[in-house]
Amino acid sequence: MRYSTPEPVRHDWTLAEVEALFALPFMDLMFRAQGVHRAFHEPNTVQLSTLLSIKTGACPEDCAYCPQSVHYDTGLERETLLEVAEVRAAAERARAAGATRFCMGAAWRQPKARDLKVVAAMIREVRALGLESCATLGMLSPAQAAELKSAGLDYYNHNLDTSEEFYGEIITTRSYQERLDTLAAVRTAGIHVCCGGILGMGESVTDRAALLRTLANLAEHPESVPINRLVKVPGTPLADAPDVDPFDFVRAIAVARLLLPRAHVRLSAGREAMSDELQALCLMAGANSIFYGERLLTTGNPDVERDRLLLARLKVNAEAAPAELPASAPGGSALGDAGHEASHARA
Ligand code: SAM
Ligand code: DTB
Ligand code: SF4
Repeated sequence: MRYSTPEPVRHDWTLAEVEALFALPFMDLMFRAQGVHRAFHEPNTVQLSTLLSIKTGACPEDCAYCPQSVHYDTGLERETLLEVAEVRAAAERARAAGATRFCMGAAWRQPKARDLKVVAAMIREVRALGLESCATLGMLSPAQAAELKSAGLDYYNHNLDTSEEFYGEIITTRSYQERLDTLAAVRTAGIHVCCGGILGMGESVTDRAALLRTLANLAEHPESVPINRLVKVPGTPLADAPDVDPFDFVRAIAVARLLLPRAHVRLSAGREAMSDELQALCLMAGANSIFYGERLLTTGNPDVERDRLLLARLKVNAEAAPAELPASAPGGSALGDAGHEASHARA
């Protein structure tokens, strides 16, 4: 059941206002977040996205949280770019398990021209299966974003990760402004923006407020906002970072819901180590999307059976795939008519 709300969609939040939301009594914050959630979304529905690492490890960037950075010895096995057929097979499995979006991640600073052509072929295959496509490939130029759009890309994930002030403690090889430039290129190309961050890197509540404020004050809100809890990977500089208080994590989800009413807020990395009860609190706070499937990119995620059981116990439904995916540019579907039949079959 949906309720109306007096809270408008805003793009002019001050830092003090966002910090004041974080400082609310927990129950008051949850009540407000639920009001907004029910005004803008089906409250008992969660969107399911499946991730696949299409190129793993040996990334030149130095993101302090990341097992794939070449700067840290995490024992990760490198893999070159997967074959298109392997990606299609993984997407078929994700669809059979109930996912509606398939997200392909590559450990690149920025894709090379020849790699982008292969990713474009992967996107066509994913969409021909009737799945929404998402990619996260590092920085993009405006021309690269346009190329992905014409292959039919629905979403591009590129996270700000934290506040501009704390960012320099986490990444030195790419600037905050470069991230904002990539987000602008994605938006201009007409691709949906997926942008969020990570909690548990030693940031303050002010940093969390500043990150969410930056997202909320963009001219257009991201359609998808992943909130990750740091997965502490041995060998990375953040392997021993202090845990986030679980209630503070839920607060961040609730504030994201209040600031970004229309967005799908995704309870992202870190679920494997969360209790069912904590995950339920995150959904109550306004999260309405999860990564679904045994793996994130290189680390674990709850298995499909555990997630199905949790959703069934809560009587939460999986969001249906869009009845029809928006058309991609001419020649966009790898399978031509067969691809369209596949998407109709799911409608
Ligand atoms: N290389 C591309 C990039 O950074 O844009 C795409 C892949 S990268 C792994 C995507 C996002 O995953 C990062 O921006 C970060 O927010 C998240 N991430 C990476 N490692 C993580 C970890 N250990 N715990 C939580 N989130 C993580
Ligand atoms: C996002 O915000 N989280 C996902 C996705 N976007 C690409 C990635 C999480 C990665 C966790 C560490 C790993 O599995 O390598
Ligand atoms: Fe590379 Fe992305 Fe990992 Fe940073 S988060 S090291 S850019 S794969």
